This record gives sequence, C-alpha cells and structure tokens, in this order.
Amino acid sequence: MNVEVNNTKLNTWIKEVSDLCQPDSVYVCNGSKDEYDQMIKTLLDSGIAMPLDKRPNSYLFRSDPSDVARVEDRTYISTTSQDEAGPTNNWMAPNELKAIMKDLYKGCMKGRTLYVIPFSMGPIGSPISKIGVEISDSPYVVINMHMMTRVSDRVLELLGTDGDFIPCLHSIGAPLAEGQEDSKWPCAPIDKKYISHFPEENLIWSYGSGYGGNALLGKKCLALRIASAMARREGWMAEHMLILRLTNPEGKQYHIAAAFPSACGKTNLAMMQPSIPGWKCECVGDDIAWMKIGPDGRLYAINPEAGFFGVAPGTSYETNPMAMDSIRENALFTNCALTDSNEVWWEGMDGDPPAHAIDWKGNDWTPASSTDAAHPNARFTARASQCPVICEDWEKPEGVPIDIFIFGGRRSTVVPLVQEAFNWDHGVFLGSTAASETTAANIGSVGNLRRDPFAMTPFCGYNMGDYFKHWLDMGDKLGDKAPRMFYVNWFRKSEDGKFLWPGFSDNSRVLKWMCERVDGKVETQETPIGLLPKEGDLDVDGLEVSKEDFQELFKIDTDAWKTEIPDIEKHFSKFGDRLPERLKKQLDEFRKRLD
Ligand code: SAT
Ligand code: MN
Repeated sequence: MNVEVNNTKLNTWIKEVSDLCQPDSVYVCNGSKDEYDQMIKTLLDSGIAMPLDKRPNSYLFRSDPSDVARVEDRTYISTTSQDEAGPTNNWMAPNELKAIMKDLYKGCMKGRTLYVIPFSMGPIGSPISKIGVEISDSPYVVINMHMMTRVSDRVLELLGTDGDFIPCLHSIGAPLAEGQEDSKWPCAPIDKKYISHFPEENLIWSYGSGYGGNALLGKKCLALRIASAMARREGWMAEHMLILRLTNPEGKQYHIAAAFPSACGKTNLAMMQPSIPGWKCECVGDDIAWMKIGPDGRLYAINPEAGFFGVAPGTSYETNPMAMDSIRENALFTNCALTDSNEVWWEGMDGDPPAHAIDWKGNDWTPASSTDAAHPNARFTARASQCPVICEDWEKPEGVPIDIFIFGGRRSTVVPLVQEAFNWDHGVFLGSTAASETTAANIGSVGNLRRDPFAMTPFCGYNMGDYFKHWLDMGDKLGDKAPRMFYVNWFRKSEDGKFLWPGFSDNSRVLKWMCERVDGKVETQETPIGLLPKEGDLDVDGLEVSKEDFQELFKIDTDAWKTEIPDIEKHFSKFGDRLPERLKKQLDEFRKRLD
C-alpha cells in the first residue's frame, strides 16, 4: 500500500477485500493531477486510451461490445424481506447474493491493482455530503471518478480514525493469469454481472462491468439507490433530477428541478440557453438532486456530483452548445467514433459526417455503412467546473431553493407539451404514472413504452409504493412552501413522424410560462388531465411552428387518455397495499374527469 490509512473501518475493509480478491498491489488514491496523469500514462501505454489531437488532455476509450450501458436486469436491491425492495426491483436475500458474489470476487483481481478511491458526494465537509470509498480494479474507473466525484486525500483526513463511509466494492471481474495478455476492455459475461445494493447496511457490491453507472459507484448506486433509502429514513429526497437556475429579465431567480429518464434530455435542459430575449439559464446539475427542507421551510437542492457523464450522440453546437464547450479539453469519451484526423465523432454532431472513421467497435466506417459510428449510449465525461454556464452557487453547501418540479418522458403521442398539476397530490400522481419510451441507456429493447415513476424505476433503493408515500409526506411537510409541479413532453410527433416542438433552447418558452404561473401572472385552462396554458400565454414570438402543429401539441384526446387508464391500473396494482390511498383517490378522480 502506498500510504498508511488511519481509519479503522477502512483498514479492515481493504484487508478483507485484498484477501478475497487477491490483487497484485494496493494503491490508495489522493485525487491529485499527478495521479490522474499517471493513470492516463498507463492507459496510453497499454493502448486503452487513445489521445485526441484537437482536444487537449482528452482521450477516447472503446468498451467491449457487451458492456455498453447499465444492466437493469442484473441490478439488485438486496433487503432482508423482498417486500422492502418492492415490485420494481430485482431482489435476492442478502446472504444468498453475498455468497454468489463472494465466489465471483475470489481471486478476481489477480494480476491487477486494487485502487482505493476515497470520494465525497457533495462538497467535501458539507453537512449534506456523503463520503464513499470505492475499491476498484479499473484505472478507467479511477479517472472517471476523479471527474464525477470529489476524490481527495482530504476525504481520508475528514474520516479520521473512526469516521463512517459507504463502502462501494467494484471489480471488472477479469483476473489475469501469469503472463496472460490483457484485453482492451476486460469485463465478465452478462450472466456474471451483478450490480448489488444492500440499503440496510449502506453497502454496494458491483461485479463484472466497467461501464458508467455499473462501475462509477458514486453515481446511480450511491447517490440514488442507497441515498434514496437513506433519504426516506431521514426525511429528505434523493432524486434523478437536473437542477437549473432561470433568471428573468428583471433579475428574479427561479430554481427548477426536473426528472426525466436516462437519455431523455436532462443534460440538454440543464445547460439550455434560452431563445427568449433577456432570460438567462445556468446549470447546477444534470442528473441527480439531493434535497432537504431548509430553516425557512423551503426545499433546497444540491448536486452531489462533480461532473457530467452525458450521452454524446445528438449533442452538437445546435442542440447543446454549453455541453460542447464543456468537452473541448480535459474530457473523456467512451464508445464515440474516431475520425482520420484523430477527432471524436458521433451521430448528430455539427457538420457533415466524416468520409471515413473508425467506429466504436474499432471497425472501418463510412457514411454508407449500415451501422452507427458511435454507440447510441456513447458518453462524454467532463468536470462540471468546465461548463461555461455552471451556476456560481452550484457548490453552495445549503443548496438552491426549488420553485418548480418538472416530470416527463419521451412520448411520441397522447401527452401534451406542458401541463400543470392541480395540486401536490395530483403532481405526485403525474410523477408516479410518468411513462417513457425506453432508450439505449439500459441494455434491452429501445422504444417500448414503460411506466417510469419520477424517472426513478431503475434507481429507487426501496419499495416504490413507500417512495410514493414519501413524496406525499414531503408535500405535507412543505405545505404552501412546496414547489409547483408540471409535466412536459418535448417529444410529441405528428402523424408523419416529425417532432412537433423544436425543443432545446425553445424549451425556455415553456419554462417562462411556468415561472409566470409561480408568480400568478397567467391563468390556465382546466382540462381532465391538468392545467394547460391559455391560448396566447405561451411566448411563441419568433417561433416557426404552424397553427396546426401547435394545436396538435396541446391536443387532449380523451379516448386516447382513457386507454391509458387500464395501464395505470395495472402499474398501480403492482404495489398492492403499499400504494397510498391518496393515489388511488387521484386515479378515481382522473377516471371521473375523463367520463
Ligand atoms: O450509465 S449511467 O447510469 O451513469 C447513465 C444513465 O443511465 O443515466
Ligand atoms: Mn441519469
């Protein structure tokens, strides 16, 4: 071990894991630039990292084609009783799951270095932050954790001799025999991958994958699955939400937190530059919000992460210039294509596609190829501090006060551009019944409609019926200080399959209407599904959307909504008696309004 660790729990754990996994060496990370550079050098020497000529200090990585996204089917919430994990989570009893995984962990780091990565989610030392330590045998994980979390020896200092932390054990599951040549992206086959959470003891065990949320354990595993379970016990919220600050031309600030499923535009909205004059948008976070009620009774949010792990395809100067500027240097790219001039490329990037490139699998690619050059879940990693519109208060320990909650998903039909909830309970009903067409962020089929309550289906660390109850309880506590709730759908399509709404910077028009609702400046039209903007209230100055398309965007087809009812009933029935009565009442009232 390169340094002495003084924390008793950490020392014992490192020893236990070393005995089990049998690495060649143990290295304790300090988060320094030197350490980062050293890791990059090792990755360059072994040909795993590819340097990019046009982006200083930036590198491309290619994963194994079997290891390209989160694996929800292999993700477990392991609690003593299955009921505690609930119907939306895979479950196995802790003893059983641990026995299987201990077998897999046995000798799994042979030929590799065990990295100890001390990190903080949230500013180091802040009362709302949580300390985790990830043990991993992947240098790719180390450099990504450097950007996505606060890795530092100050974390170890803070832990002292007896401080507590959340242990996050990760192995790619690919031991090296003596003299065996390593592959470029070692990992275990899909049926050996396990992403396991033990929320009763705040513990994470991940095995077999090196990609994103499966391996960077501070993100979905700690900051959502484990944190959501802690939040419920302790009376706060851990949500799959971006956080942004919108400032109107008079200088009034509004803070918005929005929940959309993975790969549905959170990063784009978080960094959006308004198309309406005089309005300003700044990013606080693009994926996760931790929220607590402050001394004034309002809800305050922090972004526990330190970087972005964003979907590359579709990101361009047209759709998200601030993301493009965030990744000009010091960025990591995974599963993007590589052009002949050593530059990354992906579908939807500005300009013409390159005449020739090497695709994400390492094969020759031309625009005539029948396959994508970049994987649809190709990602960039960059520090949040590199974002030109990062909010000056993004690291404020007390967070920013939330005025507006937005829920939504990807729906090509039925759901209008925007609606406001009648009240908190109705908002919780909208959040709990949110549905979205599936994306490439998970291994599985793409484009199927699934209910994804609050965009938390893959991330809720306990019974989702109880999670709905927690939302209702938080509303009761917040009372008239509760944020207003809205539901949006940027993705409605016309019959001939084109998007009806331009989205991106024009989403500011919808946000402006929400702010005006908060200020009581505009009235609404009441419909069976919620409150819609009155004609003329949505600012469409300078926007080229035809009258017909506009009508289509806001059309409420009662028959189509009636066909949603059986699906919502089926969805709710899964939760049995854990489904709060107040949501049953909401469904009854919805049914009546549609009649
Ligand atoms: O791979 S991650 O879980 O980090 C990205 C996502 O699915 O949101
Ligand atoms: Mn996400």
